[in-house]
Amino acid sequence: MPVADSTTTAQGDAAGFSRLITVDDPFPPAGTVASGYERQLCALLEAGNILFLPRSPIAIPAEDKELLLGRKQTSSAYHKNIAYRPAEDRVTGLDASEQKEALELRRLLSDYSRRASEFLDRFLTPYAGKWKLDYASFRPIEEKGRPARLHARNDLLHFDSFPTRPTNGARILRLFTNINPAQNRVWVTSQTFEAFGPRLARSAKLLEVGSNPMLRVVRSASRALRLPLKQRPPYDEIMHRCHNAMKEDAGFQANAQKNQWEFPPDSTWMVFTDCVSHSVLEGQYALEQTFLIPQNALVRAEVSPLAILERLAGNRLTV
Ligand SMILES: O=C(O)CCC(=O)C(=O)O
Ligand SMILES: [Fe+2]
Repeated sequence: MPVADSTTTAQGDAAGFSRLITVDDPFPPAGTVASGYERQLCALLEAGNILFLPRSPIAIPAEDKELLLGRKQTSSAYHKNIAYRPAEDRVTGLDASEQKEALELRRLLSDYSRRASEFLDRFLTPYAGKWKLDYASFRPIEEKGRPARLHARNDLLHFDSFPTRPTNGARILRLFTNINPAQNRVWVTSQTFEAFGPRLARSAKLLEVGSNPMLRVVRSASRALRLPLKQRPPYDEIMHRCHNAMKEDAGFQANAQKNQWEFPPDSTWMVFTDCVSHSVLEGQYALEQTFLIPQNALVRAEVSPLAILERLAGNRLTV
């Protein structure tokens, strides 16, 4: 079924659920796509669909891949999940004894980060120059059976919300690349935030955060005094509570209607993970770059989690 254009196909048809939109050629020859093609791609993403690129547009040199797959080194540094902070050009997640590997991983991740950014600017032109570069990551641990605290488990359906990096309404766009030479990365998705978020927010009484008069007083006082905010903006507080409430709800996790997606070796996929309920079931070795897309860059701001929650709450949820 053509979705944005004849160069794309969609799978998964139930209303309110994320669909997988396959984009075979991210840069189709001039004249083969209608005008507004890039805006349509952004609209599909913002509505909670997955853009899947079977041939990753982000080249990773064979040498670098060998390092990342752990074939050219024995150091345990390459077997840990690593975050890369582009703004500081720094990796986190390694010990003091792993400084040599830290330098190497910093170079590998900064290359991926730069290539992902260049691709985003060319592919989703409505966002070009407006996004903010968040962290990148390397995920070398097999996801199947990976032990983690309940709220940190990624094999449970959730909408993303970063506990220590509030976005204040900006949206979380993530680009993943499966660099495993043989194994698919397997995801499950369910209803989108538009379909499921309002019910979740009401049933868990999450909106009370936004209307709490005490919070508003604290917010305006700290704005006036230019103090750093101790607590998250109401938007992030609600999203964070949604994230936790979903993971805590064993009934929902077991019974929700789901779709399973397989991302093969050397594919890339892009998702607004704040509105696509998602979990990863298996897979090892992925690279990921997160972008924050501000409200004023969105092509369909009205379906953003912020707009949905503000309509429900009846007041502003950002500071
Ligand atoms: O690693 C993945 O494939 C996705 C994990 C996830 O849900 C996350 O990092 O928020
Ligand atoms: Fe996630």
